Amino acid sequence: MATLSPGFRGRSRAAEPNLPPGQYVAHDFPVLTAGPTPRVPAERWEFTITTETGEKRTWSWDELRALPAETPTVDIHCVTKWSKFGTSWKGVSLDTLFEEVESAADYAMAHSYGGYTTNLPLEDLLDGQAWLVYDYDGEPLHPEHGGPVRLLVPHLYLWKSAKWVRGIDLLLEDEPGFWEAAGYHSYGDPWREQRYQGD
Ligand SMILES: Nc1nc2c(c(=O)[nH]1)N[C@H]1C(S)=C(S)[C@@H](COP(=O)(O)O)O[C@H]1N2
Ligand SMILES: [Mo]
Repeated sequence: MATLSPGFRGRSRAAEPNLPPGQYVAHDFPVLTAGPTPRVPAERWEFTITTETGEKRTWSWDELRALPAETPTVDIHCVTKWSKFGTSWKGVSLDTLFEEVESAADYAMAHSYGGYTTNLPLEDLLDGQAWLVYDYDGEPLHPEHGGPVRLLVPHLYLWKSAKWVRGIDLLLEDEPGFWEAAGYHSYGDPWREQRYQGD
């Protein structure tokens, strides 16, 4: 009977130190959308942060594009178990947008054109951890992947990275978004395999 030497499994794990538990490496870029793809022309896209007191700050496409851009290259992890290494994006750090916002809130709800929502702690959107991105791999972000603009929060499972993002509401109390209300984990850390409630 053939047996694997203990070293074989050890080596294959060590070869992918950036792969969270239970994930496999995808080389294509799957599209995962609940429902139809909203078509949002860039000239009509806008993004609004609404604070817990109801104050609003809105950016148009041109205003977003005029802000300093960053080009993060990050690994992304979908709860359906594919991970993609080294994805390259261009967009604006949420730190830049939140510089203009006063809030005492701890929670955020991202809203998309089409009605999708997802909740995150506000601190996970700050300190260089999240962007509004409009280019992928040197090209304008394709509508199927969330163009003209999506949220990118690569340290959490990719359902937190709302496509066609239109705004963020700041909240004093956490609330579940679309998938979280359907049983997905409220935080979604891929390294702790927080796929579903109770993980
Ligand atoms: N607006 C919106 N954003 C969304 C989704 C969605 O259905 N609608 N799906 C989420 C899920 S479950 C995943 S895995 C990623 C998929 O992004 P991709 O289609 O670019 O791979 O988008 C996330 N953002
Ligand atoms: Mo997903």
